[in-house]
Amino acid sequence: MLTPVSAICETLKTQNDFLIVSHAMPDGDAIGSQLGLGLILQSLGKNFRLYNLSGFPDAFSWANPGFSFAQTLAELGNFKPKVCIFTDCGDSLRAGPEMARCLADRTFPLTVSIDHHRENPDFADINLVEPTASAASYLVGKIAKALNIPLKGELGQAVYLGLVEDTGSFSYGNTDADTLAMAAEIVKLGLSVGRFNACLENIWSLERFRFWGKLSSQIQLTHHNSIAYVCVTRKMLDEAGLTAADLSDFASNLRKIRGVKISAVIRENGENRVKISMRSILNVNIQKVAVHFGGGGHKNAAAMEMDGDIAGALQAVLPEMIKAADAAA
Ligand SMILES: [Mn+2]
Repeated sequence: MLTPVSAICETLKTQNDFLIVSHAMPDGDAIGSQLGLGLILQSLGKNFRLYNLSGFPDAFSWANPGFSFAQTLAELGNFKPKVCIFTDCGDSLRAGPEMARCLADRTFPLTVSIDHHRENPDFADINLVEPTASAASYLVGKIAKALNIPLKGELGQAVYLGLVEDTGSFSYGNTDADTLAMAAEIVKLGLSVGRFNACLENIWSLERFRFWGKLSSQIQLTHHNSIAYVCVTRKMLDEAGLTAADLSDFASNLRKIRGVKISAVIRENGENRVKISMRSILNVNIQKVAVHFGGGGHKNAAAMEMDGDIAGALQAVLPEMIKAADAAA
């Protein structure tokens, strides 16, 4: 029987007309794994398109080899994908309603999922789902290696972007020897770590920095100071001229407070809708909290959305966070 990696390699070699999809509001791993797959298919001489409900984030423009990202299938015109590859999507809803509908209707003859979320139900025809993998882009790197495509140039950079994003620059508990070995291989093949980091990190607006200062003054601590959170209204972001992307990683930084086991950013996300991004330390498992509310993620980084306002979300979520914090005590 074929392993998922060899089944995917066979698919990439023998099929054509691919669509590469990742989750909405893409982070560095979603983008890195999408770009990486595109570059693999490009070197195999295949037809492919990229799709993301939220489009391509400006923050990663330096990593884009010139690929355009469709936000709707209609934008693809006459291109009819025969294989749809989902990357970094923990379930069939993460890429947005249009893709969820396509999966339900079996619009694409063949579907592939490359992912590392714990709750992934193997929703595609071919599933390369490894919850112990540090990043989806690590799995993309494995596929490139299995195809004898070296992790250099833009491909190396795309894979590296996912590794850096999901391991907090090789500092979180999911940073394993395999990840570091792949990163070392990419560096050996020419990636400049310093230049890469300047592209990724040296991009904050002054407004964003000031907003983080304001948010820091509003941190709430609860449950014997083991849970830290901030609440962000749409009005706050609008007044600062910022978007949700400017909050990226605030929750990870909140986790740095001594004694904090769980941190969270609770944010108004549209009309009567709230998004909660959580981080935790060591063996405190917040993925279970996210799944409880229909979201998902990883042991130390997870998120969910719910209807209602911030106060209602807090009331629902805090008891579950407390349970998770105490379960690991
Ligand atoms: Mn990921």
